Amino acid sequence: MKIATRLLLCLAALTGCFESVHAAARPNILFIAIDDQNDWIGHLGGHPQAVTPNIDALAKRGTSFLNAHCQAPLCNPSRTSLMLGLRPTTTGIYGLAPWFRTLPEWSGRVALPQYLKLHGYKTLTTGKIYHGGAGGPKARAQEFDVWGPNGGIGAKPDQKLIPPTPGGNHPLMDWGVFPHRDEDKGDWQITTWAVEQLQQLSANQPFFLAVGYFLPHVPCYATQKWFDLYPDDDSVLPKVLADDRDDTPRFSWYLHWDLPEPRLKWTRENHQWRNLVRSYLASVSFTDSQVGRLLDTLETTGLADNTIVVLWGDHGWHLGEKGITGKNTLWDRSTRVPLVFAGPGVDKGGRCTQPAELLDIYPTLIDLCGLPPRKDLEGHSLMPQLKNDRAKRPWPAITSHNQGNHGIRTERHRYIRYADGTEEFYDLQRDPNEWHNLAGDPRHEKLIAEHRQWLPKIDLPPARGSASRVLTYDAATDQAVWEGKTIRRGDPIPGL
Ligand SMILES: [Ca+2]
Ligand SMILES: [Ca+2]
Repeated sequence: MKIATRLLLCLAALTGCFESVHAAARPNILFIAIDDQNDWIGHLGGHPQAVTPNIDALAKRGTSFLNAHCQAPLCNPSRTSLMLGLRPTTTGIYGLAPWFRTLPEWSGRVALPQYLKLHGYKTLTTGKIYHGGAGGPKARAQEFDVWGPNGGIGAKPDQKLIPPTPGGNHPLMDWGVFPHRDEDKGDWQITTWAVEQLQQLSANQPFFLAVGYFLPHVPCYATQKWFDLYPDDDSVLPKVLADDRDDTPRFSWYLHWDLPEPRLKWTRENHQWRNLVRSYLASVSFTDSQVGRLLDTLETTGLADNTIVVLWGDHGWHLGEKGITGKNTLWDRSTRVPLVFAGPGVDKGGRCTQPAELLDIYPTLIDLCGLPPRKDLEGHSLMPQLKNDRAKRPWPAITSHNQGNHGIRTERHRYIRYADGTEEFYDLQRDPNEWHNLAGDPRHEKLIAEHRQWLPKIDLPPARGSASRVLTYDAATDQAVWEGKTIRRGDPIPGL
């Protein structure tokens, strides 16, 4: 072997050695996702009765973003955006399909766990982090080193608990008290697996452990003890305004035109509104208890001091507000999510009201772990707010649902623009429920114009292979197409 080659090999070995010394000193990351978790979390105040002592305790020992929003109000596009560090309008991924690796432009994109792995992290996952199977058992090995159980619903009744729901009686549209063991739920099982990993992980290599909870995604089954946390009367119902949709554009309906999620009208007629609300709340509290099992393990294993915890929800959920249940909207109930950071480098007790995006998680973790920054991420590090919760941010939080439909959330206001040019504008300080659309009010013209400037400059049509919850609009013919079916201006709104 030539001397030069030997030297190079020695250098490579040394660099590798330095890298692992560096890596060993880096903080671990516990990454907790909660599916369809809106702002019904104790300290977020989205629902005054929500019981979430564990998430609230995490917020106390870290910094919570009170004005954090998803980039898409749906699983696949929200998670794709967060994990790639790109807006849905940049990838064209708006629907439940495609899996982004099927697109040549993103097949080689270094996602968050891969970037951490490149810098010495062991990456593990369980439950729902990516939507779908991440390309199947063989392909998914490139996303994470270790795959735990998938989780999901777990124990479920033989038959649906509620009457047949409109639009085909979808099996996921179900909820209620169902006697079973908590240990038989998918979310319990993924927690058990994650707890075992935490107990076994070596101190010589930092880890990125991603735990993705399924609940409070429907079907919301829980045992009586979780329901008992909430009164069985109408005090649990969220506030709704009877004619709330009278001042929202017709196009707002196109974003959730025809869905398995029933409208408020159906839940009322079938005496299911209170049952749904209590089932969702019971599921939120159950999931919180599982988060508690993870956080307790961090303490008992001594990992807490060197582990960054980040907890987030992929998007919100309506439970009657604006006449609907479900997601697929650009209002706070569908876009506002919990986002909490705790651990080394994070201020204790921070409460930040500046707008934040799930897109900010990727660059923030890079900052917190001292990794080389990336210039190709569309979010912005939240590091200044993790040090000082009053630090200003110049950017709003932007949510998009299909090409041309965007919500711009600043500290006080929300602006919405739909693909046909119709608009909404709300003053959340005076109108926290977004009941009174001020878009036509000349007194707000200047503010609205300022918000308009933030509409995404890149706004791609749906990517190849897009399906499920995909809406397109042709301005020339004023024609909207929802999941392949044309919507005409005169068509009655389904389910009303
Ligand atoms: Ca979701
Ligand atoms: Ca209204």
